[in-house]
Amino acid sequence: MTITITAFETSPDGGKGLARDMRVRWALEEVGRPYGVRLVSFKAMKQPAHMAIHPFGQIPTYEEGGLALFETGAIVFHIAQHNSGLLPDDAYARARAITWMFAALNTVEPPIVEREQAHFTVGNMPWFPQLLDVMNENARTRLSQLSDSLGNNDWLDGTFSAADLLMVLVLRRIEGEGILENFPNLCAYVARGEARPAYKRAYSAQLAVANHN
Ligand code: GTB
Repeated sequence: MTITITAFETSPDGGKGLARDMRVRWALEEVGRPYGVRLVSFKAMKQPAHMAIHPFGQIPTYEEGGLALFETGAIVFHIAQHNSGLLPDDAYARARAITWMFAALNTVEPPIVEREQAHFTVGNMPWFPQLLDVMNENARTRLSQLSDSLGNNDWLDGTFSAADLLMVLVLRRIEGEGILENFPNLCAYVARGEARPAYKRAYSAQLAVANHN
């Protein structure tokens, strides 16, 4: 069955792997499933045709036969459930990997993205520097806990899984801000993810869209 995803026609980051279609692209590359991409503009995202498959008018979406999905966590989980290579077979190990998928999206990503968003939403408020101090501390605390948990391991729980895929991309979102850089094991973890051939193919595919525009 043909898989089609949606992605930004023009990504604000110039295709540097930060927009969330990267999660879906990387997952599909890891399991060796070919896919097509429908590029959508910011305007088209809010039109009925797209809203019919994404109730919040965002990218990415995932279509396969009669199935249409949104939410990258659910999409990556779907890919991992129906293809081998992204979740362990052992039931307990699988449950732990799924736990880490949720942790990436529900526990580690929020302080990172909220901090980033605050620059756009309230960055010109006089109290923003104080807020940023708090948000930096929240992000630092979370990364410190993650760093302790990862320790010297290559991946979050045994072999590479969908959880690592999500976590690496969540961490990439705060690269270069002087926070992630305090945790050498997390930087090495991100670099390990980026070194995977599937990551490189996904990254190149997203960048190719930006270069084409
Ligand atoms: N929870 C949803 C999911 O995981 O699928 C969130 C999806 C989402 O945030 N989509 C964004 C979107 O469609 C693109 S990825 N935004 C348009 C809109 O809401 O109108 C977020 C994103 C965008 C750009 C960068 N960047 O340029 O660095 C990084 C991340």
